[in-house]
Amino acid sequence: MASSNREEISIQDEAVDKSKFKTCKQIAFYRRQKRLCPGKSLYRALLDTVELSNSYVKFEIVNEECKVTLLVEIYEIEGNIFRLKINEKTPLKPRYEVPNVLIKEPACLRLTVSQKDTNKLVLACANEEQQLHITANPFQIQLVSKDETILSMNSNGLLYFEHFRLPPQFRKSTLQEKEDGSAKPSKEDQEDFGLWEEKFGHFLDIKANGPSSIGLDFSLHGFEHVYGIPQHAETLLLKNTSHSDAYRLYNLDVFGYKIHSKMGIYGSVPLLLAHKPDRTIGIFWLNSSETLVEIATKAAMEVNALPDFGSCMNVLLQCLGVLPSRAPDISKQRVLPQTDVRWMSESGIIDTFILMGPLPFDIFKQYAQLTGTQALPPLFSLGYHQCRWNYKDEEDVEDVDAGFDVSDIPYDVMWLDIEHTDGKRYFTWDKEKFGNPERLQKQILMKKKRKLVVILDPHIKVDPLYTIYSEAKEKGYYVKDHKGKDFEGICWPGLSSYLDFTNPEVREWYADQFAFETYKGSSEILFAWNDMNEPSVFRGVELTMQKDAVHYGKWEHREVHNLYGFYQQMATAEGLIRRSGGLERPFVLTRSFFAGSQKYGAVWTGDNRADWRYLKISIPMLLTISMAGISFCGADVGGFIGDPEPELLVRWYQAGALQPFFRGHANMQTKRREPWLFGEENTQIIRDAIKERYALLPYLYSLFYRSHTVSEPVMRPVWVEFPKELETFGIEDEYMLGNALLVYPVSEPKVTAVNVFLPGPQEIWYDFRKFLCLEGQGIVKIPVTLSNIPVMQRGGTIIPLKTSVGKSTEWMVDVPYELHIALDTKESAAGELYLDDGHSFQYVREKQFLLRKFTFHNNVFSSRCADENGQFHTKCVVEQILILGIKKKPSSVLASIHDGKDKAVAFTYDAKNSVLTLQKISLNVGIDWVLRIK
Ligand code: NBV
Repeated sequence: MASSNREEISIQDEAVDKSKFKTCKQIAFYRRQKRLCPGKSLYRALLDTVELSNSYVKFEIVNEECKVTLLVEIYEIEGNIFRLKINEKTPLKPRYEVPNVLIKEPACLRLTVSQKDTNKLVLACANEEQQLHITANPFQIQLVSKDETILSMNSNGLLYFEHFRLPPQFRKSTLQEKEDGSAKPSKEDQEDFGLWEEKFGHFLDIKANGPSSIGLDFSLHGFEHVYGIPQHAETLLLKNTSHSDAYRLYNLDVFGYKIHSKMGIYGSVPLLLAHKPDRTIGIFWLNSSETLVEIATKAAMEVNALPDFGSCMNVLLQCLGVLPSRAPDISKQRVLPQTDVRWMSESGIIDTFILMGPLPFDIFKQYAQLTGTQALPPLFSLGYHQCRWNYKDEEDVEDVDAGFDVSDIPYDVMWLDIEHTDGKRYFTWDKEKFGNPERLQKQILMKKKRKLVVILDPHIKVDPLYTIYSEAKEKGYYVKDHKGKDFEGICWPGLSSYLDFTNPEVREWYADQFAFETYKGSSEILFAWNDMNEPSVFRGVELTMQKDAVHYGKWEHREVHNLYGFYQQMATAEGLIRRSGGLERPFVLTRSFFAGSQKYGAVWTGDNRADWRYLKISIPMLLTISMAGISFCGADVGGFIGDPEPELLVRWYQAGALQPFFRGHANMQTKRREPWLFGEENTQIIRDAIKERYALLPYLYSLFYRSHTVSEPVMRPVWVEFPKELETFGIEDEYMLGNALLVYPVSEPKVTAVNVFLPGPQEIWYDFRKFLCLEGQGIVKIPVTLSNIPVMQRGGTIIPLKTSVGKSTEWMVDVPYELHIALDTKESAAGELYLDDGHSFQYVREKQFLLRKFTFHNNVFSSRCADENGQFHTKCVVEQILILGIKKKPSSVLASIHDGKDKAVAFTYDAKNSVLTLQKISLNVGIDWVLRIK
């Protein structure tokens, strides 16, 4: 059944020939929308149609040229969010509205009219500081907070809405008719602007609904720093696109994607953040069709103010001698910065949410309130993952697994790529190479308390003898082509059909395929990896599915394109939960993603290269994904394509070890690169990096709990922690892991020192490993060797760690804790620890968890319960505590447990570095106790 070698090789060659992706100018709806120039909007609001209810304000707007009427709905949502929806008043048929991304119908507040005349409507918000100003002609909306206009919509007049229309053959006169809201197209326009058909190379997209694109502009007043809209291999700060392509949100399989490019790659989250020292705001554009975002930032300026009438009079009166002579009052005026953002989507409706912050963490909360928080990962998935395309056979896997033990390197998960299957038929095993998967899982990995992840792509080999294929075929579960036949495209297995994951019934069926009795050879330690789910189609347009393919509900692929991977991951996660009877947390890695994917698992940055530039760009890429709600993200350690030089590999391990998802991976043609293959010195450094991550897992797991419960990104840009410090706004070569650790990944060869920016005049920073207090702040030169990368602990924080490291996370359950307390200028610190069984849903169902709060203040350390709802039995103790920045050697340290007697604690004091080490404490981590330092 396995496909011949020749066939496989030619398919691989096709996969890497990815030269043909569109530039903006090759996108018809972009060309159409670009005919509309900034200026007076074509739309006028009909304020006599205003309708107010408990939850919304509705009114009509009309396009003055084509007389089409649109319906505007405005909502104020609890938690400082506004929603604006614009749709046709009477569309020929319903337009696509993105389902399944919002976790619930948002709770709305009542807006009231506070002023109304013929041209203006002012709405008072529940949040009394805020108002919505709606101007009728030209139509625009301004969001005003305390008399300051924060954001305006359609102030550049770029609201664009192509209404559904009858195809040309059903209309009397096509040429005279206005084809969209902006201009009268000529005959040439019709051909050039791809209204009913669009060509790209030899591909023809037939548009059953004709043109249906939408767009809107936003002006962000006072903002010049904007972030977000992943995924692009670009800088953290979004760039001005006035002289380049727009940022494209269109999920595509781009092997070895170009750096500093705005082209769309595997995933899309249409969330943009804008920040200034006193406010952060967000725009969430809920649309899953191809989307383009233009950014135009005007920096703050000082300009000569023209003298006003009063000053002119003064000058005149001085000349006439009436007033004493003084220099004319021509003062400097500060023009506020502004960023204009223009969103354009190929279809659907305008459905946009304005997140009003005002703090960066408020934005994360507001966005999570809409789309959900990060799923709490099973603890093992925060360990190190070992992947390669491909581990050849079971023996190879066994050898690699043993290699970790021999080399004394912890790891949790072995990964199997597409070659483990029988001819790329997912849910099967290659009989020769992986003939005994049960043994591999039960006798080898399970015994070592490790897991297995296997790949499951969304394409299904056309093969009537393959049960998955034939069952899905019979049930009609594949995406259809525009003629109504099952869509067929080429991918790894050869001719393939694509499961229509947008259909809830298909998702149910797919989830059932993970049942142990159905998925032969699988066990409870097997987890999942969804690849190629943009979806990737080798001979398809831009290597993906044609937009005129048809999905469940007769929706065209163009409407749902960016959601396809989201739905596959959703169904896969459901399958893993279901097979455990609803008890166990799933782990699913996906390449393609959309807003809300955080609810289903992890993402990675796809096919990067073993090149220093890709290590460097991975930082802003991961920070951007993290800010868009997806905390569980990582990049292939080592770089997927090509062979990393040992120094690059070492540096990548050091960076990856301090990022949320940590997996080494390599392309098929690369040399083997397991961590012990580069000489003892490099092995030792990689071992240290991985072990340090394992020691830090209590901190990391606690951060994930915060991400899961209060939506804080695990990895975050420095500015998010220091929102008032202008110097931090553009930092992308260092980042914060939680609120306590500042990490500087070295991403250049042969570096002996790096310039680290240490924020905050009020902050103290400590070397995380040497415990030294670092002198100075702002840019500080820090010497580096190959042995590690700079990591600093922020004064005022407490980090929980494990005192020793085992073969995998499960070997470390009972290992004692150690706390690193770094004191701030007030000699205080605080931190927390989250603990549960690490794998089940008992933490939520039965409240089996511990959330501990640690504080240090006035020389008293206390460990208290931070959530009385949780209970969890643990044998674990806190064994050791390090207090950094303590000025004086204590005379004694006493521990007291609630209701117990005081007990003296042994300690040592390093006067040179002001470090106090408390030893052999042995107090249970789950109970309350205090330590007094005298
Ligand atoms: O399944 C093979 C690879 C996989 O290893 C990689 O991580 C994915 O990003 N996959 C892409 C398909 C082939 C890429 C050339």
